[in-house]
Amino acid sequence: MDEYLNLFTRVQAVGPANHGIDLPAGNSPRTGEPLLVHLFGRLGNAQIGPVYLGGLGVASLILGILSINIMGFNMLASVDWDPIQFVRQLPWLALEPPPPGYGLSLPPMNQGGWWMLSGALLTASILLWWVRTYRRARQLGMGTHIAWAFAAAIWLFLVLGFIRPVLMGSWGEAVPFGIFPHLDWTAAFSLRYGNLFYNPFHALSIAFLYGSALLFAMHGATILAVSRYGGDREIDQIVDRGTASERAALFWRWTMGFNATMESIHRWAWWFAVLTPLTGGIGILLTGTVVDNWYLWAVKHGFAAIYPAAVPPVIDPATLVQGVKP
Ligand code: 07D
Repeated sequence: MDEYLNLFTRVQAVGPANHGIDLPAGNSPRTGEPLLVHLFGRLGNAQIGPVYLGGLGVASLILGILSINIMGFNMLASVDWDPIQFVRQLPWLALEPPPPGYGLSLPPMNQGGWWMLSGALLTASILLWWVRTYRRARQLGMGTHIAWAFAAAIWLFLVLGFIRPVLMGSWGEAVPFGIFPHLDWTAAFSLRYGNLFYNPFHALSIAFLYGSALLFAMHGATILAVSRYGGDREIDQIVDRGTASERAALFWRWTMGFNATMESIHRWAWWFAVLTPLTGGIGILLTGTVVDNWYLWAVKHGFAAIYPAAVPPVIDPATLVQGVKP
């Protein structure tokens, strides 16, 4: 049987560039002359552009660039405007939210005011980008699944930087901007609230995160494995016997007794990905508001042991004489 010549061939078709379908009235023209780049073609589609910017896209980019500039200049100021130190220390530099004393009031600019302005601009930029993903999908006659998946991530972003700080009564609860500083915040948050591993929503979020990776690997591998039979034409193949689709389904039914369908596997993947930040956001929202110490909460609910019951009490080595308790 001739193998189906599919997307995974090493031959790149070079022809007149595709500008995309005509858009309904009220849309902006697309920007940029299409360009074919061979190296990009090895990773994805060789055609770069045209891009649709539109009012929302431009507004979102301007606000996002402003926000990141505020972060950058504050970090530069923190190393005395020395560009070399800025580059050397960049991973450690931060733009911090206001200290706790300011509560939810407006602090001076160098006491977290810049953090608030930068955060507000970043939030506006992200929300405008969300509207853009919704509108572009609608204008192309698509469903809005991508926009709603993005909304799930924005939910966690808003919980961390806005909703939880408001409930806790202080902007100081929010996450700083900066590479290591935001990681330090994450570790400190976990320690402050008694180890986030005992937060069941953190556990759920991890299960969905790992589950997403597993499902993505299973699906990607399955489709690549049947691409020689045209597996990348997934949907046309659903009802046909003897196709790549049927082989893919049979593989899983034979190896684990159960198989997803071409439709359901994408719903599984969507839900697993979306539930990662959705459950995560619930877990963060409950922390410090409803539960103050997840370890003690887990002890109370019977799924964590009290330390001395699991390990002998630790003896301060300084009190020992030649390694033995006097
Ligand atoms: C962060 C939000 C959406 C993002 C958006 C993007 C831009 C870019 C650009 C500024 C990802 C906006 C930004 C457009 C702007 C510029 C230049 C989505 C985000 C819209 N954890 N943990 C999770 C694991 C531990 C802690 C989730 C594993 C420790 C805290 C996930 C482990 C401690 C929080 C997860 C582990 C701890 C989390 C994130 C292992 C201390 C959260 C899901 C094996 C380190 C977050 C409920 C996600 C959460 C979170 C995994 C350990 C702390 C499942 C695997 C015990 C404080 N952890 N974690 O999709 O939701 O993030 O918790 O050890 O807040 Mg955890």
